[in-house]
Amino acid sequence: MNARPDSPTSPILLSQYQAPAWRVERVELEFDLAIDRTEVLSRLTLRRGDATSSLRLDGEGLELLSIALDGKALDPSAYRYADQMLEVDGAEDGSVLETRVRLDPANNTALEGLYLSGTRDTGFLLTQCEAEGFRHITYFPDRPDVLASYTVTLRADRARFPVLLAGGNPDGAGELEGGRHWARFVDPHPKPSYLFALVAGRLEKIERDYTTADSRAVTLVIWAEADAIERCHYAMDALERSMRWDEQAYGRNYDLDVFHVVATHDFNMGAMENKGLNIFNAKYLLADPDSTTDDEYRAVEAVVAHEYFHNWSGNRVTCRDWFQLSLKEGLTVFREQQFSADMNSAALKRIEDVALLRRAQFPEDAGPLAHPVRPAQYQEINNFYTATVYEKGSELVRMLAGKLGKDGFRRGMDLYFARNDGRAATLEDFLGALGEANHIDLTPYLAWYGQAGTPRIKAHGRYDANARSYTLVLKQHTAPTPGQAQKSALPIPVKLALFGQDGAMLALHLGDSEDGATERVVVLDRAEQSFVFQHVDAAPVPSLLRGFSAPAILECDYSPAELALLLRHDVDGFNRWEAGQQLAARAYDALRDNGDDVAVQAWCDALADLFERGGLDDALLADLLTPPGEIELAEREHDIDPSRIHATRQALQRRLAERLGTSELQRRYDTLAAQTNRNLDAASQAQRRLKKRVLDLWSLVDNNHALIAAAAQCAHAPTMTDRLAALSVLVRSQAPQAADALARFRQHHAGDPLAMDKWFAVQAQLPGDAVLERVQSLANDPAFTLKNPNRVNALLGSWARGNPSGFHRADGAGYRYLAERLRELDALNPQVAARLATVLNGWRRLEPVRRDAARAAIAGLAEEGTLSRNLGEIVRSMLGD
Ligand code: B3K
Ligand code: ZN
Repeated sequence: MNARPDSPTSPILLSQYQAPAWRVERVELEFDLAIDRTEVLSRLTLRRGDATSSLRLDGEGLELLSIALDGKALDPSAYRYADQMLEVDGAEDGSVLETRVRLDPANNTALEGLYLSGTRDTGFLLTQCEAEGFRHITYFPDRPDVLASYTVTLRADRARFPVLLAGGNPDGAGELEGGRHWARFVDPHPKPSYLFALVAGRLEKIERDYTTADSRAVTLVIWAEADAIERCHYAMDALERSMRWDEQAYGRNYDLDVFHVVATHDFNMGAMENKGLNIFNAKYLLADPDSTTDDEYRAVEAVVAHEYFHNWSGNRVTCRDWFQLSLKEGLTVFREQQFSADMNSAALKRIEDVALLRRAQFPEDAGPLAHPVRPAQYQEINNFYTATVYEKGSELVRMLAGKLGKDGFRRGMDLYFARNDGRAATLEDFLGALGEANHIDLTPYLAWYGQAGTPRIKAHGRYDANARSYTLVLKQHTAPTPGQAQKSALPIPVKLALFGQDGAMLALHLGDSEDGATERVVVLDRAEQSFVFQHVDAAPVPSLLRGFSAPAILECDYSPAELALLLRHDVDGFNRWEAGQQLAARAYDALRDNGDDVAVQAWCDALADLFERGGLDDALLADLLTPPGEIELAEREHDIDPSRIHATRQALQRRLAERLGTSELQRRYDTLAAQTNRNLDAASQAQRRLKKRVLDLWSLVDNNHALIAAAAQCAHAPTMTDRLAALSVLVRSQAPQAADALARFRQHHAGDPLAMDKWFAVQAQLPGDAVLERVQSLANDPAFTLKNPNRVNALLGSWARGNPSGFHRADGAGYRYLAERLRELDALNPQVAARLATVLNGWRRLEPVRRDAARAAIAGLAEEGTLSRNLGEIVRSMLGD
């Protein structure tokens, strides 16, 4: 029932948008819930839109039990179902349509609509409706521009489903005959169907009272299964911090009397912002030091904030259509990034965000699945919850915010929320409000939303000693992407500074501006532009695109010494890291091409200097000591050979470790190990991060001692961060101690699915050809199942996405194995299958042998007659059809 057959139907086009012919004013839903037989009674109060067409409602996989219009049962000739649409004759403005349908949640493996989480005996029921899941629950115009008020009544057996929840405020509950009970919820805020949610089952809760800045008393409740409820306290704190932050930073208050959050282990993505009833993948809600890494703690905080922030950016102001998805997602990622930067280190957060953009979004933008932040067409909207819509979308908001300045952006956001509250808006509405509030025309920035591909900026500096001037020439170019051969120049804000050879920032005299600031933004909005700085006493070193001021690739003809200068002296933590990344990439190129050692030496010397000098934040130092990852390095190459990239990167890290010195690494490790604790403060997290990095480097030059230390750390670590870091070193170096460490880890964490996911993931990281056999045998482990998205991502995702040298075997066995698993997975869960398949996105840029093998595997999938619409669209797009 789950795999929606893939018929390459005509795509849905942004240019064809039409306002709904029918709106729904009121929705009354009554659920009689049971694991494999749930009945849904729906009463829709209809409003005719402008059009005269007959009433058409979306519905998929529903068993229609009865249908009535204005109280009268409909004759079968008065309605028909075709192409997943129910068409009903005779409706008028104000009519009430009543349908009753039956669902089978226990057999819903797609985890879309109403489904069962956990086992039949102990699991609970929940819903996932975004983007188009509501049509799997009842017949409805399932599109985001139909906003209605919802009254939801749930009925179920009290012993089996003691907790009954839906979005909105509680509006009564009581007993029924036969051990059953009921509960009703009324949501006063009109909302689109994708924000509908219910949860029913045996759950425990923690609660907290919260008073909003505008004095509303709210009860915050987090729900989880009994064995997990004690791990929800951190999320509760994060929720409270998020609510306060949104009041202070954006003046946004929560608007219901209750806010429910529920954890499930069975979820297709991270979490979901349903109005008043957020549902979370347990991975982003549960946390304790024994089973959660520091990175995961920060992810929990970020996702809790993200879903909460959607209450305004997404729920109160929603999207007119799914092409506008970035209106809520890009904006909310940006708000979440600002919040995380405020709660933690802003520089580290920026490094993390840009690294993610480069690892996930740049490759997407450079391959056959490239699409604009506002796509022009889709077949399956779930395939467009991408790094482009989310992460690049956030970068676009960041550019606008930077342009308007802190107060100007806030003015613009206030106007955006005020003007669009209760509406389904567009990106034009967003840019319009930001611009109008500041008397600036932002329409040139709309081009960023419609154009796919990452712009490349070429920078070249010329110093004229006689004129004491420095000319910076900037050029931009965006390569063609599928369906977009011609690209226009975009407005690219380039934040810049100039450094003297002594490492000091110079006062800038650009054109006739005499303010002499040391940092400023120039906007490159043509194919080529020159900027002339006056009163420059000696050839400077430019620091460009500071803070990553635009989502572009910068190519500047720096010498290694210039990059080393920025790495040593740039005061902007992000740009210092960035200089180090560029220098590392140069060093990597030199090793790969057997070039001269200048860049390698410069990188190693600068880092050794920082390592020995002290005074740097431990976490920033750890990041500086890490060269770009294998995926980022591959982005710079043609005819990609992932095993060679892995070997060269390892060699580069070995050079660094040698330069730092075995005994120095050991000494630093011992110092850090002596500080081991389980605290979550920034200094303790930073110390663990550096310890991990030092252990990694040490293991490259002193296998024996480092692995003994790693085994001891793994056995005695008081936190998951330390335990997993050590386990990962043991597994990746194929240490003799690895098997024992893995067995102990499993024994310790056997009952915890999230920790067991890490057990699978860490083994999928084994580099090189050997990992395939390990992945295959792990896929046969009784603890593995294709039915759980987290487990699938832990094993197959970590291998295919996170371990390029292990996945891209030259004999193509990795591709064939993935294709086999994708076929199986697609029949169970098309969304997860389609997302996993995108790991093959870069196939065209592989070296010829791997390219052919990858193409054969993808083409083999495409020939299947039974692919879902989700996987079918991805596979066809990857092949370029
Ligand atoms: N809005 C959801 C994502 C829904 C994905 C549907 N395939 C979570 C989020 O971005 O907050
Ligand atoms: Zn979101």
